[in-house]
Amino acid sequence: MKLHNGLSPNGLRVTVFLAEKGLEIPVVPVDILGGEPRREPFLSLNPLGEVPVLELDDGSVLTESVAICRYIEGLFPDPPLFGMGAKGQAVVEMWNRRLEQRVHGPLSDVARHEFAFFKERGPQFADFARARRSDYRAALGWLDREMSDGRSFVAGDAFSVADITGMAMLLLAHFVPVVLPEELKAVKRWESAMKARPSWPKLPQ
Ligand SMILES: N[C@@H](CCC(=O)N[C@@H](CS)C(=O)NCC(=O)O)C(=O)O
Repeated sequence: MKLHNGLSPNGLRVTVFLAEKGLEIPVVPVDILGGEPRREPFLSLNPLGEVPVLELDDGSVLTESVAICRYIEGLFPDPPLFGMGAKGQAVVEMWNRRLEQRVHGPLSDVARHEFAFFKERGPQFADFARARRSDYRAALGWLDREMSDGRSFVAGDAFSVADITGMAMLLLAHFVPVVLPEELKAVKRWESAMKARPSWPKLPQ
């Protein structure tokens, strides 16, 4: 199999997932800023025009970062990144969705409605971007209160795909850019720990 990917929040989810599993697979670099995903031949691979795309040996493709991660988890279960047992898996799923929908989602909307890069993706609304900035700040406050119980990772005591979704949010925050407020002690502690992991990508200066 090979991974079509470029440095981006959702691309990072698969890159980090593979690194945390200790796996290396061939990567076909995709020039996102150069618009490569929006034209052929990439569109034939994923008509949505987005990375990451996992191309399997039989020629079929998987898109959607979490679906790709689940496939890798199925093939290489150790270390488990989607939780263990019925409850453990449900807790990781719960936090992964919360991070994706409540924290990453608002910031992603800010980018979609503010970045010139997304103009051709559809109309942009400055008021909506402002509202989503406020949703993002509120979500970070909520996350900080939740994580103030002393846990090391988003879903509890073990690193999981929910932390990886959080890392995608941290990369997006780097691009927007927004800085996580110092007073969010638990979230800041978690941010430092995530950026210290060997799987955190080297970012162009
Ligand atoms: N739901 C998809 C979203 C993928 C996505 O939004 N990819 C972005 C990078 S974060 C992309 O490739 N954008 C290219 C473009 O808009 O031209 C996933 O999780 O895989």
